[in-house]
Amino acid sequence: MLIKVVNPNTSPDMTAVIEQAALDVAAPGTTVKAVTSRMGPASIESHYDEALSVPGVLAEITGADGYVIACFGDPGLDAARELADGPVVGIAEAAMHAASFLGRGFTVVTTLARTAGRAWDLADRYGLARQCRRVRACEVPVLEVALAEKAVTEECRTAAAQDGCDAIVLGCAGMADLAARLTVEIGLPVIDGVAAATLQVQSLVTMGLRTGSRHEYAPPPPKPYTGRLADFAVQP
Ligand code: 2AL
Repeated sequence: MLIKVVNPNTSPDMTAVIEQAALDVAAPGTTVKAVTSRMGPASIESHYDEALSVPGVLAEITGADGYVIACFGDPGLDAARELADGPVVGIAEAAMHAASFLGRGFTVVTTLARTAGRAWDLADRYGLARQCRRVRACEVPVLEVALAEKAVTEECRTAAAQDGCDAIVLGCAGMADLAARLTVEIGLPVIDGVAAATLQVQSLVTMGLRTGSRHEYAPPPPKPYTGRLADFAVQP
């Protein structure tokens, strides 16, 4: 099977981290194709960034058996499900669900504090707000996460000491390469959503399952789109 892992920001360096995390868990017989969005923001750390990342994500939802949206805001997830032939899983939803299998409560460790509201919104949407003990921020911008291992480690350590959490969810795809080491060092399961979502998509495809498209996730109705978004019009 082919799983396409879409980095919704335009940073190829972050795509390399994402690709490795997906490859590390893919089964023999699964091909991972990690792609960098071809339009939109360099990093996603505001509602504005997130809204404008969605066309770039949707442009990549083609040509695979299943898809991972590898940004912790799960941008464009519902729309991608309307378009895709195979299952689509976001890294926040996969990581939060994985955390719910591993304990009663989890803390999310994110980048900037301004992204915490989105993490709470998603925990609520996925029915996991009761399990979300806290959303903590390292106050590291997304594109500096690769250089901020110490700050992320410290925030995870504080979460384990103070939040009464059983697991920690990493709140940025750029933190994917830290999960295994932090799990050992902190002594709690530390979950990377890229690995969790890749495995979830692999499971769904293996089970022969795809998004139910009879109702809300039916293909979007054809209509003209105007201006710079004209190319996004769904053809009849
Ligand atoms: C993210 C992420 O995963 N990718 C990105 O550009 N921003 N998440 C975040 N909390 O800032």
